[in-house]
Amino acid sequence: MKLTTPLALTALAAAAATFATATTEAPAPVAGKVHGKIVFDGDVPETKPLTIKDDQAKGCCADGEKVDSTDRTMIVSKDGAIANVVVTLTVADAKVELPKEPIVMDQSKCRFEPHIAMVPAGATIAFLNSDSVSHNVHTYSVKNDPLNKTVAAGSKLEMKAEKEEAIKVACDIHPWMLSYAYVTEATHWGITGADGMFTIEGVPAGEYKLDIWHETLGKAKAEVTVAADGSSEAVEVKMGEKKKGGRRRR
Ligand SMILES: [Cu+2]
Repeated sequence: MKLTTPLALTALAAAAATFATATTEAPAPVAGKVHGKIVFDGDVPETKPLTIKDDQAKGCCADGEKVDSTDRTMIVSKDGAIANVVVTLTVADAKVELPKEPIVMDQSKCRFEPHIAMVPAGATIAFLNSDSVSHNVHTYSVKNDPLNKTVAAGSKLEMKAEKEEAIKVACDIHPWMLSYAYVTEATHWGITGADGMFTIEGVPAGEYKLDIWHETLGKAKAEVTVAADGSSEAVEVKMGEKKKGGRRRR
């Protein structure tokens, strides 16, 4: 039987239509993206290098090498882009899978790496010491159990981070060493780079509140809508050292 009869053509067209309808009704979920920039409000502050005395830095690095003295608590570019700003959001019903391996915060060349570690609540942090000198891990936590212990060269300390909190982590042996474990119950997050930009991937369509945090500048909020096609308008948020009226942001 040839397929040129009107009946056969109708049947083919109907089959094609059914197929088209089926694919339209069940589209693959679009993993959207939230993105933006955090900029400094006001005159860009001058950032000074950290004070690192030679006798305190003994053994931190190989001979002839110096400890990186960049102060990461306030990195603002000439055009106002702020680095190391944490942006979090929560997708309702989204589950965060805790990492199987601990989240590493290394002490390397007398610096914490990374400067800010993102830690889903309930995950374990491993504080390593990759140096040949002793370090100490001193957490300034309020909600989580505090830790203040020496970490010998090449060893590690582990800590379970249960509660949502930005934990300041310092080393008492090297006073310039400072970092944060950002323990969060949010489902999605990003951190700004040196260009002040952040990207949060895998966000489904919907309206979201953004929680923004910087260790020195405090907190800010923003809202964003992810469209059905996964796109969203760039968020721009200004953060300053002082609110109008002279109050410091917390
Ligand atoms: Cu140290």
